[in-house]
Amino acid sequence: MLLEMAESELMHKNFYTVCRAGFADDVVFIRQTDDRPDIYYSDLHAQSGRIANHLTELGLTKGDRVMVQVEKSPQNLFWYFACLRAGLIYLPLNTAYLEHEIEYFVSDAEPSLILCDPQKQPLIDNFASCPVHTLDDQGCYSKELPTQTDFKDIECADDDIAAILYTSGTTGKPKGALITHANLLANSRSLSDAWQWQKEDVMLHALPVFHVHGLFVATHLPVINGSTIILLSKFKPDEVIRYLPESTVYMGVPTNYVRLLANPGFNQQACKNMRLFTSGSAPLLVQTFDEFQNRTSHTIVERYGMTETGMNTSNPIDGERKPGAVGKPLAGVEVRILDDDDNPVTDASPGNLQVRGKNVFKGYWRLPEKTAEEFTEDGFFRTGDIASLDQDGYIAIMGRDKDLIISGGLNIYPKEIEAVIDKIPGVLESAVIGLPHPDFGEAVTAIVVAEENRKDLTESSIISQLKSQIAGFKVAKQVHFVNELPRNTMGKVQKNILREKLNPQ
Ligand code: MCA
Ligand code: AMP
Repeated sequence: MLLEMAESELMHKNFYTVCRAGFADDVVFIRQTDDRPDIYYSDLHAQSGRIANHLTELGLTKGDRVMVQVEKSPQNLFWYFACLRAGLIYLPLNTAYLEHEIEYFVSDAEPSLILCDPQKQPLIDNFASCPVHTLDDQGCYSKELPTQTDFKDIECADDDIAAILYTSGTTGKPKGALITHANLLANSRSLSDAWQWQKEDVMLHALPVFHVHGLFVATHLPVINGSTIILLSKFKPDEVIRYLPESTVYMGVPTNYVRLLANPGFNQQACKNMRLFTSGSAPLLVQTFDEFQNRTSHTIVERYGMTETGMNTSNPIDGERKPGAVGKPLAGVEVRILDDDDNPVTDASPGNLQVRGKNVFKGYWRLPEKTAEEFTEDGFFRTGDIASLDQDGYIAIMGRDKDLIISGGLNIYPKEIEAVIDKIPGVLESAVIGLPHPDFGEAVTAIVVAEENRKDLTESSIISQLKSQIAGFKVAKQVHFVNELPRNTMGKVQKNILREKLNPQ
């Protein structure tokens, strides 16, 4: 029922306009965690209106990209919704990215405006050909905004692009996933339904807002329902525990739950008003699922998604929430599992997971061939995940058919790290793998072959070189030196052998 509405309701509207119809001005949009005053939905509307007017006055028009790399703040969200209202494409970047990473995104996306933290402006100015404005975490913007709050929202068609989110690629070059207004609407509605969202829900938001999880899932659900968000600037276990009693919903990556469980203050009392805990972005260990249940008497709802697809499956609110499974397809999402010859897998064996639905993105920015490769002829998207289906219709993610490491819910493509290590003088070659890690789930581990007698090349010298060039979360936690890398007859590095050697079971 809701999905049928979604189809007709987006007609000539953008995603924000649809949300606007569902929220009341006098409800708190963001409850701030210090002594700063509450922000109401009327403020969201007025402030995003001022920013949309500003962007339009600067000459930006529908389809232009606004690249945003700022710390999380309410103003950051005003900018996001302003872009949606003005028909501009919002392009958020992880604040951990360093110069060369940002330079790549700027050259690839060709934004018309960049919004960054004041400290990054001189650096970005060096290579950006568009204006670079700043916004600090206190909401202080480098320009004056117009006072005019009224703004006539730009009309959008279903496949107009709302956002570009970069996702890393097996080639080492991140690709921009084109997410449409209709994708946002379909996914928020199906999740809202599946998780039985109530207007009265209070979302405790501790995720970054530059990914699908924090920006779309954890922000859209409250906004489309007109509910309140308690906005934490960062994930800090003590702060989460402090605000849990005032909240009803919490969404996290598994590392968040591991860290909460390590804190003795995380107990039933703290969770007494909670209705829903969800987990995703990386596999939730059964051990964490069980420990959580024992400690809090709550059962985590694990769900599964991707940048390209938004959320695909979820364990149920009513019904069994199975540990180690990501649940059933959400309404409007078709899921199938195929073997390597593209035949349907008819038993519980693992196969290649494909998805189709209004949640699935439009394609990769300026990569029509790559886009075509990732879709089947009948419109299914190849997720690259290996999954199995049990007799009750629950899906479990068993592995990945892509050379990808997920560390603390962040994706890291080994190829990108290997390319940086291979350029270090004295390195002959390298291989990067993920090894189990108690906190991050997987830890980036580098295996390096160095030239003979390069005593200067040590674990710490490699790590410090990496730290100067790439975002901290991608830096290897460990470096091992070997005489040669194991290869198969085709010359391909056998990463499974390296994994077994370094992590014997
Ligand atoms: C930070 N560091 C990390 C990570 N994060 N290392 C490995 N993996 C990480 N994920 C390193 C930093 O470089 C730094 O290293 C040190 O840890 C402390 O940095 P800090 O910023 O203080 O880290 P933190 O606050 O402890 O952050 C850990 C975190 C964070 C809370 C787990 O990474 C996080 O919020 N992750 C969630 C990401 C997320 O939202 N993913 C959703 C993607 P040093 O000390 O050496 O400098 S969307 C998605 O995947 C799909 C669509 C889905 O299904 O949701
Ligand atoms: P991203 O490219 O950052 O959007 O990450 C998407 C990938 O994260 C998926 O393709 C999966 O490999 C992984 N992922 C997301 N949620 C889960 C989950 N609940 N269990 C296992 N893997 C997950």
